[in-house]
Amino acid sequence: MTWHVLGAGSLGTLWAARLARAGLPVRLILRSDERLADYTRAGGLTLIEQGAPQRYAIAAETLDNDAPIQRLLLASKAYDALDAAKRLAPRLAQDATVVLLQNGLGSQDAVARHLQGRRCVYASSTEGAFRQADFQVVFAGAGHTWLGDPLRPTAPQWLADLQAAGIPHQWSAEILDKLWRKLALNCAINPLTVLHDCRNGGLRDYPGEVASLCAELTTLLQACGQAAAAEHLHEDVLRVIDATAANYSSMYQDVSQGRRTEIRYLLGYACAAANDLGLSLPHLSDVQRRLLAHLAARGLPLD
Ligand code: NAD
Ligand code: KPL
Repeated sequence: MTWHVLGAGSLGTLWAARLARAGLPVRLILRSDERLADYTRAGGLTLIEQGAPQRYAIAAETLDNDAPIQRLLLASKAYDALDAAKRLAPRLAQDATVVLLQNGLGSQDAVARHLQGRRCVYASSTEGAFRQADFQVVFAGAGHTWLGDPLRPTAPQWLADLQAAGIPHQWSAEILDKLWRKLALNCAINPLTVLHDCRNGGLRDYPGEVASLCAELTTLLQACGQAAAAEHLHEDVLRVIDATAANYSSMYQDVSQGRRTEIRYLLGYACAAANDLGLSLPHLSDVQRRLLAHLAARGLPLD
């Protein structure tokens, strides 16, 4: 069965190239005829692993194609996912599966609501990749991807494709735990790196702020029924700060390169959830206020 992959960005390319390399049928979905022409000129997707580039001449089409889709990997940023799903909904078979590869929370539920009936599998990934040029992606960090379906716990048969493609993965009946945990880690680290203009390791200079955020995030996770995701959060945040000390967080990179952030699906989602529950989390709210002011001062979107 063909894997349609929307988004020839970092993770979409990383998945498409590995699936194609395993001999599986893959088709990329690009935004426009212009992007398709650029892609054709590039001669395919290039994946650079350990400095070695390899080009994959994967078939591509635009959003306007009308052939039915049975399996879709939606690998856009969280703020683009719902629009993309709306565009592709008429092409999705009634029993289609859509894998949602977005960071944070909120976008997956919005897509699943819109695509009612189709199976929506949520994914949370710690793999790292970045675009070096158009249609050229560097595989920057080994990691793992958890997949799960909050409505149907049974693992799908197509996980065998990921196995064949060498994509490290695990089916998780508790995918929301994984997504909440990653969201909490991102909320404790990413905004502070932007506000203090530092690498992740620079947060060792602000132990009090990190500890206060972790305490509030732990309260929030517990109140949201995510007790497992709350366990030892502070220790894990300190471990990630050490393990990624030399890196700039994804939000730091977005802001420094003048790109829209996924704030609405990370800190914004956490603050909205706290608000809905009537929880007062002053440190988290204060970081959100400062971050929004920081984005506004740079003319970046606030959502
Ligand atoms: P990206 O910006 O590199 O790629 C997204 C691609 O989707 C872009 O090429 C964009 O043009 C395309 N797109 C968006 N809407 C489209 C549409 N309607 N039609 C066609 N194309 C469309 O993003 P990414 O880094 O691959 O990240 C995807 C998600 O994965 C994000 O939520 C991100 O936070 C998460 N994530 C990324 C990494 C990483 O290392 N890059 C790691 C973990 C998680
Ligand atoms: O996922 C991350 C990111 O930068 O988005 C880490 C490294 C965990 C920091 O929150």
